[in-house]
Amino acid sequence: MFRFLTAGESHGMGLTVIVEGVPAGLPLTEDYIANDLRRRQGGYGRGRRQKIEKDRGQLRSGVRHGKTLGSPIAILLENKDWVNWQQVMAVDEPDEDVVQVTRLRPGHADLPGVLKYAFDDVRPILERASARETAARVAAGAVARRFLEEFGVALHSHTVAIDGVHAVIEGEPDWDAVEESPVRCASKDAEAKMIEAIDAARNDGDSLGGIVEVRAQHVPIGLGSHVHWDRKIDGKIAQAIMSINAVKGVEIGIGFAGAVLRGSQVHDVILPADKWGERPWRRESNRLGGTEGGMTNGEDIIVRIALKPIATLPRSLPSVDLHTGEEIPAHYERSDVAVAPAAGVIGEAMVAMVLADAVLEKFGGDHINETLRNFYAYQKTLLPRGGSASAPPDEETTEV
Ligand code: EPS
Repeated sequence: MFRFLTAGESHGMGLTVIVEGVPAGLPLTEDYIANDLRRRQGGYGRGRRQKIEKDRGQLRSGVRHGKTLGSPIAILLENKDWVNWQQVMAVDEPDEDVVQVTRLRPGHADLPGVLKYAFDDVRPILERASARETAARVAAGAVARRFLEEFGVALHSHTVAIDGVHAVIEGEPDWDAVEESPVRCASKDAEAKMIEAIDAARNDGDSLGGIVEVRAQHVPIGLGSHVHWDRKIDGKIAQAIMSINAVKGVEIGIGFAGAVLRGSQVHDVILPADKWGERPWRRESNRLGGTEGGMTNGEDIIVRIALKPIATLPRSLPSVDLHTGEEIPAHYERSDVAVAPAAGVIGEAMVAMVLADAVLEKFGGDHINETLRNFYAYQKTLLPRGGSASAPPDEETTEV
C-alpha cells in the first residue's frame, strides 16, 4: 500500500526516494519534509559531516499545487559533500587512482559485504551501508506523517539512555523540551550527563550507542491483524525498526521487563465506557505498548530501540587487512560519536510508514477524502455493540 525505495551512496551525488501509494489530495510541501530532515540532522555527538549537509528534500514528482496526485512521489536530496568526493565516487572510470579501503572495521558492513559482493575494496559497501541513507527514509517518513495527521495520529521520540545515563521520566515526556534538548532527552538532569558521556567518549576516541523511544498517539484501533504472521502490526514495526543502522534490539511496551512479571501485573485492564473520555475503549495502563494480537488497540504505540555504538572508532579496534590477511588497526574516517538522538527521528519515520501502510490497508481510498470517509464510518462502529458493527452498508454505519 504505502511503499518506498531509496537510492544513493553516502558520498555520491545524492539520495533519491520514491514513495508510492499515497492517495491524491493530501496537502504536502517541501517545507513540511524539511522539518523532519532538520530534526534528524541535529543531536549532540554528530560529526563534521552534518555541518556540511543542509538536507532539503526536493519534491520532483507526485505533487501539484501543494497536493499529492496519487502518483509516485519522488524526493531528491543532494549530498553537499559530493564536490569533495567526485573522483572517489565517480560514476565513470576516475581520472586518477583512488585509494582502496582494505582495513576492515568490526561492527560495520565491511567484512560480510566485501565477501558477499566480491569487491576488493570496502568503499562500495560502506558507502551504501552508511546511515546517510536514513535521510531518505526520514523524507519518506515525513510524507507518511503528513498522511497520518489527517487521522489525528501524532508521532514523537525521545532519548532514554546514552552510555550509563538513564533518563527517569514519569508519564508522557514533555515533547517541547525534547525538541529543544541537544540529546533529545526530556530530563535536564540526564541531558547534562549524556552530554558529558558523549564528550568523554569523543576524548577517548570511542563511540556510544543508546536507547530511544518512539510513541505514536491517537492511532486507530484495529490496524494490523491477528490472522497471519506477516500481517501483525507489532511484527511489522519490529522489522522496520531493526532495519535502521546500528539497531540491535526492539521492545514494544514494557517488552523484556514483562517477561519476568505475572500476568496480573502486565495486562492492561479495559475501562468501562463512563471512564473513556474522548476516545473509546481506553485502558487503565499501557504496558503492552498499544498492540494486542498483532493489532493496534487505541493506546499509544510505544517502541523502544536499542542501538549499538557506532562501528567507526578513531581509536581503531584491532583488525585485519582484506588483501594481506595480516593484523592491522581498523580503518578510520570521519564519523559521528553518538547518533541516538537522530535515531529517534528515524524511528518515528519508520513507525509512521508502517502505520500509513496499515491505515491504507484498512481504509483504502484513491483520494484522501475517500480514505477519511471510510475511517469515520469505521469509527462509528467501535462503540459498544448493539449489533451495529456488522450492519450492512446502507445502514447508519455509512453516514459521515
Ligand atoms: C556515517 C559516517 C558519517 C556520518 C554519516 C554516517 O559520514 P561521513 O563519513 O561523511 O563523515 O555523518 O551520516 C550521515 C552522513 C548522515 O547524514 O546521517 C557512516 O559511516 O555510517
